[in-house]
Amino acid sequence: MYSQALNNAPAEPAADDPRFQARIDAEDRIEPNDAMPEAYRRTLIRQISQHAHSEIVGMLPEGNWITRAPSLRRKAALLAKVQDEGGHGLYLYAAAETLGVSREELVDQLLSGRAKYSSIFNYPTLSWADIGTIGWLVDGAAIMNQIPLCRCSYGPYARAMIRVCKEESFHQRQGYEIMLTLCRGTEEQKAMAQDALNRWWWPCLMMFGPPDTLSPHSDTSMRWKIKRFTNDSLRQKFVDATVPQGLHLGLTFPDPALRLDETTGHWAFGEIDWDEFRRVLSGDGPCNRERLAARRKAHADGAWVREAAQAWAAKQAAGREAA
Ligand code: BYC
Repeated sequence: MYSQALNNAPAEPAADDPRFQARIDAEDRIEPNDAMPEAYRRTLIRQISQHAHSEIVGMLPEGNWITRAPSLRRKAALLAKVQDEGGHGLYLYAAAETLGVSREELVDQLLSGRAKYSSIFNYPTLSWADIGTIGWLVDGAAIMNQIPLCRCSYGPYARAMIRVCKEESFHQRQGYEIMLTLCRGTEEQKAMAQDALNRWWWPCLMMFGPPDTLSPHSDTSMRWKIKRFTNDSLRQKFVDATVPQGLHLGLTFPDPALRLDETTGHWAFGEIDWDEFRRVLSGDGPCNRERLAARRKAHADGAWVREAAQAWAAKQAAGREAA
């Protein structure tokens, strides 16, 4: 039965197959059982799994503040946000699995240090203002990057992103509201907000990936409508949207070159430290080791939960067979 199913499987098109490209160009959604070039499948597994890992690792810097949130209301909101991120990881691992890779394999890639996750989560959260800044800037950058992914050519990823983006929008607002409260508070609170912005601004700009001229995947991903905008264009959109928000808070940005270009209407900004970006990606950021150690420990501590769930599923299946 299985070999027959395989024989009937649609032949895999070549990476430059004009019929596959025509479907993409016609904005046709590619679904799990459709024929697709192997390179398209691999690109999606790479991007979706890196995205899933980012959500799961992204729970750690904020999870660090749940017990120290300054009020019950802040604690409840932060708990819900971190829980949402775990959910995003789940939708994304499930979307990756539709491409023929198992969750175990992907988790193993993360825990063994072979998989990438967003550079931003290798920075420490030193004060409560960092939680506001993560919501405002990190989730703000995520929304900028992820709204176009709702129109990604691969159906399961695009559909997962719709829900993710709705939740990210709530996250961004709760972060900005924390910043507003701090900036309207005491001098000390405002200084805390300024310090957090100073530390997070440049790493947030790095979230969008290397400059277009050094991005090996952008051209192909744009042709296949996985990505709709280049890294640099999304980075610019983010800066344009965010600088006025920071000025409204009465904060300054740690970039002496930042200025509004009256002719283009865009905010020009200074040179990003791409050496730092490369260092963080190579595993040498401030918290890389800590993050992976925390994920490994969580995975080991959760082994009994996975075993119990499997035993329960086996029992249920045996019960169904006996009935
Ligand atoms: N950090 O050719 P490029 C979140 C890698 S989650 C680490 O431009 P591509 C959130 C890139 O993977 C945020 N690695 O690649 C969660 C590639 O490596 P490989 C994550 C990066 O794929 C919780 C290489 O550099 N969001 O928002 O066309 C709380 C060359 O780059 C980074 C997503 O994952 C980076 N910053 O474009 C709050 C969104 N940048 O595979 C928030 C989906 C680049 O060749 N992903 N690299 O070894 C994307 O949109 C794209 O994958 C990227 C990169 C824009 C990130």
